[in-house]
Amino acid sequence: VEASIPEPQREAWKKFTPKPFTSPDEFSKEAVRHIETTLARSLFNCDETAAYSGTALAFRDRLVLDWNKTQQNQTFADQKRVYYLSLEFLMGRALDNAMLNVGQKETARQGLADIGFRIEDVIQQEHDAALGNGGLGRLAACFLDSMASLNYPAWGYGLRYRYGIFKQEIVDGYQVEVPDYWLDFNPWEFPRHDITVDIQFYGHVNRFQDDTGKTITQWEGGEIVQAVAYDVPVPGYDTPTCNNLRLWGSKAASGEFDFQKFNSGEYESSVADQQRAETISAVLYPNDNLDRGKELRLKQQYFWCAASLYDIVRRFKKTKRAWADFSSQVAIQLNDTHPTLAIVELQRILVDQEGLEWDEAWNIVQNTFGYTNHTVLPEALEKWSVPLMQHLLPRHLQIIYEINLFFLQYVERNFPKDREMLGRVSIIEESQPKMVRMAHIAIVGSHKVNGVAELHSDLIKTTIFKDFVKIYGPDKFTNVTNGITPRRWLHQANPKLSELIASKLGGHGFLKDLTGLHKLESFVDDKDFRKEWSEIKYANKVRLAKLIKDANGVTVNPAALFDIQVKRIHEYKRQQLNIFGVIHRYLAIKEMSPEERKKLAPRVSIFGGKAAPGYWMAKTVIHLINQVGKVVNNDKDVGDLLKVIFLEDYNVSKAEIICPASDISEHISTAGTEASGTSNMKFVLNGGLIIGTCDGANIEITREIGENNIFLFGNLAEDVDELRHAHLYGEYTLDSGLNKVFEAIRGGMFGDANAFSALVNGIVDHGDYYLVSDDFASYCQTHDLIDEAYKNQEEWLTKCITSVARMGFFSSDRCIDEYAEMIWNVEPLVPKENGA
Ligand code: GPK
Repeated sequence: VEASIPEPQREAWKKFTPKPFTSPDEFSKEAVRHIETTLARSLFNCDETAAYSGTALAFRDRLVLDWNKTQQNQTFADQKRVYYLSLEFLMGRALDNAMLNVGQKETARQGLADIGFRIEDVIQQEHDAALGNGGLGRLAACFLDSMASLNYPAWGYGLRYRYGIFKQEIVDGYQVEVPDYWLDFNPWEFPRHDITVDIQFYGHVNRFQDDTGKTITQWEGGEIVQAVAYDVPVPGYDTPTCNNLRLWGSKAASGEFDFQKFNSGEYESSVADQQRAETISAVLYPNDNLDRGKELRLKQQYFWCAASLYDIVRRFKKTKRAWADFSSQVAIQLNDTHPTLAIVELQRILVDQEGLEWDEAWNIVQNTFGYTNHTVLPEALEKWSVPLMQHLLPRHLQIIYEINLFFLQYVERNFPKDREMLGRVSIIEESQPKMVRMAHIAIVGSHKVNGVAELHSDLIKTTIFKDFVKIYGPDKFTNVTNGITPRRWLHQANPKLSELIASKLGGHGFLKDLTGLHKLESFVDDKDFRKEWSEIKYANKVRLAKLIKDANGVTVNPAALFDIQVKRIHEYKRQQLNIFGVIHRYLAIKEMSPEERKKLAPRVSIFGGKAAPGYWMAKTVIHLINQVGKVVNNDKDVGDLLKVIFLEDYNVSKAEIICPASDISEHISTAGTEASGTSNMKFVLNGGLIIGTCDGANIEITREIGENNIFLFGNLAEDVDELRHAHLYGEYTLDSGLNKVFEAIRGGMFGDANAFSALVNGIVDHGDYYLVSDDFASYCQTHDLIDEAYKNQEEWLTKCITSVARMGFFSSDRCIDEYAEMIWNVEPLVPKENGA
């Protein structure tokens, strides 16, 4: 605090502190100033991109003030903070969100209009910040929004990838991946070149006795890579709180860009060192629900955990408190097992560097961490080979073995009769090579473990983590059902619906307390309200139809039933079930008489989502969808009755257009496989209905909105094992409707049948692991019910409005309050008006 302005001069300073815009003119003045000076453009040279940049810079100036004040307040308040560690933050665009959260979008709209721009066009210039794969990354982004909006003193920590998730192009019906270089102009990040941490890799462990006879353990040698902080402001809605997201970029440590080499003519190899260091934060791994065990990924994880821990510990040490206070000042939440090394790193800091006794340190560690599990799929559970860990992080491997030793001793004492249990719960899997089970470290090193929906939290307790429930008791395991931020997913994505709701509820208070939506139920019979609601849905469908026309060149009828499935392409999410259902419908239409066709409600089946680049089955599904689209969309016989669309490059900003435009959305995973799902919540909150299985949060959505307002189908989680068994022993018959679909595919109706043989054979010959055949009939019948229900537009509308009114539970604000109370034990910090 030596650098603070002396008391007598502070009044003068404050006189010049920028203030929020009080008029469109004040905004335009700042935007134009930035366009002309910061960007060196003129009024003869200002396109929409420049208008976006100027607008973003003008708003960022305002955000920074709140941001600085918030950070000061949080430092002076000296209370517990939350650190959310996530390898993914799928933020999407920032400008619209910033304008809405500070309540100045209308000011900007007018100001932009005055200088010749439409705000909607300007907003669209922004590149998505796509530092995530899917639900897990977007959940982290929603949580940041809620933590800021609820005034929790909280930081996110992540990696500053130079390349986010790849851009998907569809070429001849196939997915092609294109790098996503997004940093050309990013006004939302602030490089902190003064905040750096040296991160060590490789090397060896040295153990010796000091003068007093105490054993000292030191990790020596190896190589150093430097972490540089890049800070991103996270504005809360309708509050001056602006939290921080700190992303680490990697570069060669200063000594590493070796001037010796440089001077002795090895310029090129010194640049190569530089580039090798920068590789660590170069690219997001594009796998969703899959662990591939690549060395660079482990490097990313340690680099990010070590930098974040160093930063957190440095901040704690400034308070001059005793180590015993650490876990009452710091809560760290692990978003999946990706940051599990943070547990080991904190133990290392406390024992090797700060000289604490093992038990005291371990106590602090356990009280500090919480772990969120996001999947039960075995192929997603992280394991790292012991030799790799030994090579890259030799001291950490020792600590892991030590943690395991004490843990297994504890288990042995408490379960002396269950010898098998030791092997099952051990952190080390005795395979060839041995593997480190990251989830086991995460459980042993945390005080709470949570799943993300009720069914999922029950499943982890009864399946993958069953033994740990015996060991620690059931209270260590809990549930926090996922949620979404209503700011982005209602107010921003569907402004007209947000206004209509506000007009009935007397303001936008529901955006901060979503349970307030329940009052909408009393308007469900209000004629004018219903009419406006329908018009808004229609307008949103027109908006999506335009996107489809521009992207795919296909004209779709906005009056048709829009049936949407957008999410990562994965066998367990069963896009294949959906497209087989579409083919079934197509075959049925072809056989209908003209009279029957007249009675059928026109449909548009819309798909979107990326496949991991190495996931061939998922890519085959994309190919099939596109091939079916080609045939169906050009079949004159079918016309408007059926259109099949694959929307390229599904991302957050497209989701904001897609979610408000559904009549039905599909959440049809094999029961027991989808931990929660969050797009199910987005679609219902925007007045669409769901077809879904009894899986993840679908179950709780049903409980909240009522089973008359959702189309559930298919087998239950508890029956899955038995059905799989039956497939393996041939005790089942392929569904006859599905068989017809396969015959059409085999007959070449959608092009070369060989292209799809793996997909079909997986079901016919190889056990149908995801039970597509078992659920096919009930899936198709349920779609028939949907056709019938859609004909009664009045009843349909009642279902939609009632559902929205009952969605209050699914706000991510509710999640964050639950984490804060059950897991973090932190309180909000009410913002002070004037900082320090
Ligand atoms: C779960 F394990 C993973 C993963 O690697 N990536 C991912 O996005 C998702 N998830 C689940 O699949 C969803 O069911 C869940 O809603 C989401 O995480 C957030 O919890």
